[in-house]
Amino acid sequence: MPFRSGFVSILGRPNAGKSTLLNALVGEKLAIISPKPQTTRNRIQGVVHIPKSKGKEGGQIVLIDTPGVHKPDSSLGRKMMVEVREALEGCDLVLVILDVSRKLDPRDQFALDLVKQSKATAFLILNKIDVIREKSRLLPVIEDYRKLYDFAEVIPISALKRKGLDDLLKTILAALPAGPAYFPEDEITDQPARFMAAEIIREQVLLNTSEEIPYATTVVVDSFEEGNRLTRIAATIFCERGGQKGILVGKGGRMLKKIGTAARFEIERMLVTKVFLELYVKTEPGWRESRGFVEELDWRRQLEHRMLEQRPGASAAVPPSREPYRND
Ligand SMILES: Nc1nc2c(ncn2[C@@H]2O[C@H](COP(=O)(O)OP(=O)(O)OP(=O)(O)O)[C@@H](O)[C@H]2O)c(=O)[nH]1
Ligand SMILES: [Mg+2]
Repeated sequence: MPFRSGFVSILGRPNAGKSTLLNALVGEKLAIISPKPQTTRNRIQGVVHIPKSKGKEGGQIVLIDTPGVHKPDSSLGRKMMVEVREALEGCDLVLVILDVSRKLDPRDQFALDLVKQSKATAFLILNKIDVIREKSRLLPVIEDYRKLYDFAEVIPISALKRKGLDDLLKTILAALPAGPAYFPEDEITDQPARFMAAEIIREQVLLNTSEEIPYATTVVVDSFEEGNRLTRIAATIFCERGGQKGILVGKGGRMLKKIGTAARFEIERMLVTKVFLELYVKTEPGWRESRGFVEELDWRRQLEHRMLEQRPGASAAVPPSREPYRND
């Protein structure tokens, strides 16, 4: 079998387990996870390197995790759906991931409509099979879905318990074309550490707060100075109202301290340096409705801005992701 490679988008409703699957397949935490829907807000690329073995050349699977498919009601939601559409553009395969512990409902149709429009080859991934006692209950679900789209494969998995993932990887690789390596072997994502740090802080906000706060907050890293031993990071948590700010700061600053300590610990693990983390909370009323503010949160755009600041007049395009790294 020749070296195979391609781009594989993970698509599904909020909370289906897309990010859990990305992390499990790549073997590193690239995307934050929470029990709350709409955790992921932008597409996240993760590379699975499949080594040569027994006469097979191996390959490279470039996975793209996406925000949960939903009907947007704000600029933020619309931007999330743009991210989903961009992930579907030109990908070789789509994994439509379904939470089997939930019944099919009209909202599932949105994800299927997107696949239909893209006309991509698609696998139906039945996730969370660990919560189903009688596996025969899966059969009617598979029937229902097969009526809605002509899936090339139907694969049951548990992303959380890492069940069925080897089979899944093999089946994905076999469905990809012969192609080049898009990334060097030691690279597993294109996300800058600076953005991942912001996401780790946001994950702590999601895990430690409730009601509207998880949806009304975003995190911006204001400065990121990486040293050999110490990384200095200053970041701002934006929320929409004074009351939310009060909760995020907490009595005597306790909540902010809790979020900061847990986030610092995780960022230290990621960077393998000590981290000095300064956190601020600011209110930005209605930021989710502001197209300009939402656009500025896009790290690809932030990167372009920084490139322009450093080299005014230079072409500021972030390199296209479909450039081969080397040709075999
Ligand atoms: N029991 C069980 N829970 C799972 C499984 N996979 C994911 N989960 C849980 O489902 C919840 C949502 O997981 P995520 O990976 O954040 O889901 P997502 O599809 O990325 O969600 P959004 O980013 O909001 O669209 C988390 O609480 C996960 O721990 C699984 O295989 N079994
Ligand atoms: Mg997610």
